[in-house]
Parts: sequence; C-alpha cells; structure tokens
Amino acid sequence: MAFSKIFFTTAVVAVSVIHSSLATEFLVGDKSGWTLDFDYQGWAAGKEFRVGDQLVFKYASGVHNVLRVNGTEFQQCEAADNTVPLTTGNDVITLATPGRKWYICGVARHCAARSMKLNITVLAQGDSPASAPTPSSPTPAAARGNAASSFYGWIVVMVSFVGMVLV
Ligand SMILES: *[C@@H]1O[C@H](CO)[C@@H](O)[C@H](O)[C@H]1NC(C)=O
Ligand SMILES: *[C@@H]1O[C@H](CO)[C@@H](O)[C@H](O)[C@H]1NC(C)=O
Ligand SMILES: [Cu+2]
Repeated sequence: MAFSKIFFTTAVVAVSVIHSSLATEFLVGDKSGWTLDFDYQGWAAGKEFRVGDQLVFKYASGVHNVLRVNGTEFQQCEAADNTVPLTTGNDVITLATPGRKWYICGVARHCAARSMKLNITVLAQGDSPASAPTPSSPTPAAARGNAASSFYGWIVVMVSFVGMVLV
C-alpha cells in the first residue's frame, strides 16, 4: 500500500516534469534580442507557439520595454495609458491562452519608426498548425509538437498500466 502510494507520487511528478520540459522557450530575436530595426515578423514566421511556451525579451533595461497590446493598438503603435510595461530587460512572458498576441516597445517611436513590434498566433496545446488562423507549411517545430504529444500520451499509458499491475 505504502509502496504504491510512493509509486504514484513519483509517477505524477515524473509525468509533470516531462510535460513541462516540452514547453519551449523562445528568445525573441534570437541573438539580437529585443532591439531596433529587427524583422520580428520574419523571426516569428514558421515558428509554432503553443500555450505553455515562453517568450523571453532581452534588452538593456531602460533602453526599451515591452507592452502587451491588442490588435488595434499594435497597428497604431499606441498602447492604452494604463498599460503596465515590462522593464527588466529579461522579460519572460508565458503564453497562457491560444489566439493572437501583440507586443510593442513603448519607448520613443521604436514601434512606429524602428519596427519594434511582434505579433504571433498561439496554438492550443493539442492543435495542429492546419487548424490555426494562419496556416503555414509543416516545419520541424510541427514535427516536434506531434512527436511530443504522442510521447506524452505513451508515458501516461505506461504509468497507468504499471500502476494497475502493482496495486
Ligand atoms: C484595444 O484597446 C483599446 C484601448 O486601448 C480599446 O479602445 C479597443 O477597443 C481595443 N481593441 C480591440 C480590438 O480589442
Ligand atoms: C501579424 O500581423 C500581420 C499584419 O499586421 C499579419 O499579416 C500577420 O499574419 C500577423 N501574424 C500573426 C502570426 O498573426
Ligand atoms: Cu525600444
């Protein structure tokens, strides 16, 4: 009895560790980071963002910031006055919900004049790219997602099976 409790606790922890390790951390702009005159739309093209993944905005604190805005504000490069900026220079945003997301730099005219704006579409964890609002051709990231979910499913089946045998 005690053993099976320990087993299940271990199994639950193991599965959640594996699950969280499947989340991807995207360094926005890669080596360039969050900076002037970078093509963030090009950077985002072909990438697959999923709920649970993280965006990391890296920049010298004080030089830029990150504002989460809506589609209209994004087009106009103008956030609402009460928008709270992220300012640490190492801003981590966890993508919590599926759908379109928009980010701009609120410093000077960096958004309007220096292309510091990023928009992405976040997929639900189980979604295939084909069901996304903006379909794209299959990418290595797509393969990763599918392999990851079947791997995860397989682990769950194995753990339940072993659990049943032991009880
Ligand atoms: C975006 O936010 C502004 C406030 O800054 C609001 O007036 C507008 O209706 C919002 N637009 C959308 C599409 O949600
Ligand atoms: C980003 O916005 C542009 C136009 O503003 C649009 O063409 C593109 O599809 C959007 N990208 C995503 C991933 O939503
Ligand atoms: Cu900026």
